[in-house]
Amino acid sequence: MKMKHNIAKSATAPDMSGGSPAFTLPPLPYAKDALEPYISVRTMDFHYSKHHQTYVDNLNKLVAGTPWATGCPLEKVILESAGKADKTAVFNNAAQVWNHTFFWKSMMQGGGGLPAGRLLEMIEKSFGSFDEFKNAFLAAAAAQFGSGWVWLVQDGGAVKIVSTSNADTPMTQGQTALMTCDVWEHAYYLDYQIRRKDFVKAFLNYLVSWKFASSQLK
Ligand code: MN3
Repeated sequence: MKMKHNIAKSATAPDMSGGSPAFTLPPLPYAKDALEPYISVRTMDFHYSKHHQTYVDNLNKLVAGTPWATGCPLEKVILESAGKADKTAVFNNAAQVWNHTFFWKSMMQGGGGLPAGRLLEMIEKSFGSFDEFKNAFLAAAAAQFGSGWVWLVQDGGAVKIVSTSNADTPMTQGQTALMTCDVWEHAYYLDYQIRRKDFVKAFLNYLVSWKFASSQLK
């Protein structure tokens, strides 16, 4: 007797191999060696091409067949999945896609130095001085237990430093992110091993794009 080969069709997950994925990895705003020697090409190869890409790929698998797969802005996916116990994986991957894209924009070749005009005034008003802001940012990065992010955010008329764990992102608290530093170990381990503080010092002194941070002010 001949066996019939029936190929079961999935009820929920359409085959996406023929179509274009809902979300794609945004291009890096600079070459992979642009942030050397503070962030190596090797780190960028892993961090951007592997970690960031994997969050994009996972998100596409998770949203396949849902309304989130058809032209939905990433921010909407993040806000709609935040705090929902059955949507944790969607939130984690969507937020990590957004956080990393924002992190790359938060840096530039020849960054660091002082912010300009209004942002500098807001930092001085909120922290007392720019140096006090830097110390507070470094302290927040050192104090973050495990994986997470340190952010400068605008909250109403003030700016503040916020730490988030894992994939958490300030937009779920109604705060406007101005810039961020990734303090997951994969962000710095190849270049700095356990010296997270040295990585964050390099970020503040040589990499942070105050131009980008200012452009995010409301
Ligand atoms: Mn990362």
